[in-house]
Amino acid sequence: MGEDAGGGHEFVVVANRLPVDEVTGEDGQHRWERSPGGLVSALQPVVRQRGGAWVGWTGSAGEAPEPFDIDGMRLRPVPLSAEEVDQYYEGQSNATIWPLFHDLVEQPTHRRDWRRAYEAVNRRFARAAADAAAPDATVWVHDYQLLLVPAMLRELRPDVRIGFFLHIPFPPVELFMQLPRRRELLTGLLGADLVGFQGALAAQNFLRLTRLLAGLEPKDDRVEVDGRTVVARAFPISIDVAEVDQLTADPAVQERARQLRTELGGDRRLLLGVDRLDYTKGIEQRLEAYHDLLADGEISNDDVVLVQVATPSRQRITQYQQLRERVEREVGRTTGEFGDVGRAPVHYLFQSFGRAELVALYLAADVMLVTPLRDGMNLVAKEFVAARRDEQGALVLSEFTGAAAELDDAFLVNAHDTDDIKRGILEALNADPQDLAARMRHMREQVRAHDIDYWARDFLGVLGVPGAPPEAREAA
Ligand code: ADQ
Repeated sequence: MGEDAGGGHEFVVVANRLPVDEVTGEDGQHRWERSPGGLVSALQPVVRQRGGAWVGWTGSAGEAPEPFDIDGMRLRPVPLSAEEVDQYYEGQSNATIWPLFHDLVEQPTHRRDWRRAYEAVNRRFARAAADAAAPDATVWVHDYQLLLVPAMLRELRPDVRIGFFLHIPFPPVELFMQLPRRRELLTGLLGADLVGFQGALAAQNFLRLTRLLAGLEPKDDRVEVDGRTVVARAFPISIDVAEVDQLTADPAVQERARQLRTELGGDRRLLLGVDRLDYTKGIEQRLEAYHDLLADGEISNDDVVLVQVATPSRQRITQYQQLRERVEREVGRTTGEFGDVGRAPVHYLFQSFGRAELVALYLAADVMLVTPLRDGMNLVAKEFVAARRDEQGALVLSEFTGAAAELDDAFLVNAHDTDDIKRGILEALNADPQDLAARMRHMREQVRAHDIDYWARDFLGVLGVPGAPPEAREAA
């Protein structure tokens, strides 16, 4: 289905990971399940309607399985050896590019063998995409693991239309210039026809870089390269609002939210953090602010409780192991100093949760704390807002998230400044309920009118893929 005579696909998504997880059934058999998450649910209909393919890695090292179909998508696995997982994925992607693109929150490591592996793996992805694409097809490449793919693919297949979307921030020119082989990375991106970013600042950083590093002459949102035009623009990503709506309407989820509140101490106000355990997320600064508020007597263990959910992430990378230790020490310190028997000031959950449990937590919370030091967008902030159909609850949000540009009715804070986080938390706790409801209403209108489908259609519309042009939907 969906393949033309040459065996190619009209629409191809290329991402580090395939949109599936391998699960083992009760019978001990392995099978593939579609991964949860907004990006996959937004792209799946686009891929399916166009008889498209998805090129990516399964998540396990070693030989790749043969291409297979799931939910109307053709999946084409790209193999990675164990060494490549170390060097391309955990090394160059997550220990070089990730920290550098997040404003050097941690020191990046620069290694020649990682760069070589990154290039080799990017070439493999580009070849797989070239094999999958029909003549004049559209290929949509995703994220920082695959920065070289657009140019490599263009060389192999000058006929295809190439879009690229970066899910993380794009750094200021001074930082980008620190990268060894920086010119190749920029040239890699310039292979695309459309380069999408989470925010306007990122797009400007990129265009400025084309002038300083490649001597090009960007104008407005575009730049001419080798007689082609490359457009660079912001497309703020969003969430699957319909999925959150469905969960918040579920009586079982609502009952779970009530139960969580009771278990956490009835009338105590609930502060909530939900993050991947990542040093960009500002979890330590948030815990420190909470500790200091208790120490100053501004809040008391009788009146408030903090639930911090931290999803295990990139656990083989040293900086993530060290972060985990520091976070656990801070949780221990606060519990030791301010806890009572049977009444802890912080509940720290180093676990991954299902969507229903997450939404129950959002519903139960009084104050949601989203305080990254730098974040491309931050979907947790948008999920919280989407969940609050009761128009209650306050959002404390870091200015350094992409989401802050759209959710400026949140209590915005400088997440690098513990005092400012404290101020934001206190303002949120003491806000007038009517003020909170007005803020939440505005934020909900914003998120509902710009959901993940809007984002995908907007990007594909600008890339010139035929289909309905996006229209901001009416807020429900
Ligand atoms: P992330 O850095 O992973 O994404 P974020 O945007 O917050 O950050 O998305 C995290 C997702 O994981 C959310 O959907 C959240 O619900 C889920 N999640 C978090 N903790 C969980 C838990 N304990 N159990 C289950 N699910 C959990 C990257 C960029 C972001 C950008 C997104 C999308 O770093 O800036 O917003 O991609 O482009």
